[in-house]
Amino acid sequence: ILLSFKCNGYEFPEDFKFGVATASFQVEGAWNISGKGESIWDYITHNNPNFIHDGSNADVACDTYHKTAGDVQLLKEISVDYYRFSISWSRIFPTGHTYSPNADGIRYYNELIDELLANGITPLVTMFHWDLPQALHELGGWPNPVLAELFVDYADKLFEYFGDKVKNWITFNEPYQICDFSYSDGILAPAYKQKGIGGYLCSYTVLIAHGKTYQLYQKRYKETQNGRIGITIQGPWFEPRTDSAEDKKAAENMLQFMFGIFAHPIYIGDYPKVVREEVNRLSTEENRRRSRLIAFTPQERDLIKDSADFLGVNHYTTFICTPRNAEIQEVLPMNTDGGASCYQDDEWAAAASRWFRLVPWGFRKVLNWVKEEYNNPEVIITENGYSDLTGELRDCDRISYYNSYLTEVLNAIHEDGCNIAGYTAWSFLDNFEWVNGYREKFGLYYVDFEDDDRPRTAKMSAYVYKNIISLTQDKLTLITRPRDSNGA
Ligand code: PNW
Repeated sequence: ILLSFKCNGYEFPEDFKFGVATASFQVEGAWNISGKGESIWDYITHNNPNFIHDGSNADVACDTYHKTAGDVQLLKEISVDYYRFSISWSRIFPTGHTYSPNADGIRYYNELIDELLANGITPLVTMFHWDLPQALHELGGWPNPVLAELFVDYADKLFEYFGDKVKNWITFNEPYQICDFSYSDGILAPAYKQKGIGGYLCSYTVLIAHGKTYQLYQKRYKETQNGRIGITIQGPWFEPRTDSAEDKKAAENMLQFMFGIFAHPIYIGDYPKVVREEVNRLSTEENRRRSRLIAFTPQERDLIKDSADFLGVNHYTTFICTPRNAEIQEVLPMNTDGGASCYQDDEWAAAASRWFRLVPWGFRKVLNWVKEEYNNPEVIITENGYSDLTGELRDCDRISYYNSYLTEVLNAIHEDGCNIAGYTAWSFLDNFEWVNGYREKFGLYYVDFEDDDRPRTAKMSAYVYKNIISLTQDKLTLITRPRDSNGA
């Protein structure tokens, strides 16, 4: 199996790091234990179970809350350098406000962090991976700019509680999904559909929150804690349908409306020109008194500019774009202000998720696009992985996904000079895949959700990943079977 890792004769650089990722709501369970508050995902799964395709919820999920020591042993077993996990805001601050911390939440994350460090695994911590405290949603959620202040209060406390041990922080996981999917298209909680409005209000708040958090860290913590702060953006590749100028523009606009809208303010200093011009123009055409896009003041631009020590990029798949065309059936709702319609080629092999086809060359292209747009910033690939429906242990399709996508990472590093420092497999465990419930499985470890104990079993991909990592760590001596959660 390992030999099928083509790698083009290239090796990962010596200081290249490998990890696996999860997110609090998708794995923790213990949804109301020891004072944890309700999040918007607790709320929607309990009150609107039809929103989830299999009607399930994440009350127990993988129960990682109760399995810290065993799970860290599994991480150790596959030799990862780091573990990317997220903190549940409402586990630490049940109402979202920081004046009343929940001691058990702080204890839980301290124990996880300590256990990782004791086993030589670096924590990479996401502050927000979608599970907003319900009480803050009741104030309007991310479209309300006051959320930026409340997020900075929260981040400040995370630095205070954990910053002596955590040196790698990600403020937000996928602002486009937090904003457009949740407040414009309604396909993630809280499932609001205010197309062209909710998403931009939220994007503004999230960028201010990110910028202020970065500046706060520089001012108050950098000197003593000496950590690094980044943000993670979802970066599908958008390929023009043909070489025509119109198709190229459609594809480029999608990149700007989904990726540039967040990365451009951080690396260049404002929303991309095409985003400003198009949304302003359309807003005038629609007889609005003001643009749907919330402009930054010069002070806000300064606040956000240069506010990332690294750029997290999540990548799964590729879309083909052409100028807007009502006949094209979209696989995912997308921002329409860029005037593009996107679809996928039926010929491409499909994973389990509706939006997910295998296009390894698209990975290399988006990594190169990031390099050109933002002057080759340091990139950490914070998610990449494959979904199936079976959870089969002999997961050959997942293995070939990792092989082919990792080969493109090597090409991007060695042939194109992309500044890529790390790679994170999504996901460590099969878990609660948002609206798809437990149907779609991304794990390197199988989790038996029928068993109260949620036992984990290594899939074949876990061994392969372990060995790819070992190649770089120069420890390729054993191809051993990782242990399951019973130590077998
Ligand atoms: C990510 N797309 O979402 C999330 O960060 C994870 O929590 C999730 O489990 C994982 O991917 C798998 O779905 C995505 O536009 C959002 O191609 C958007 C896309 C892909 C994944």
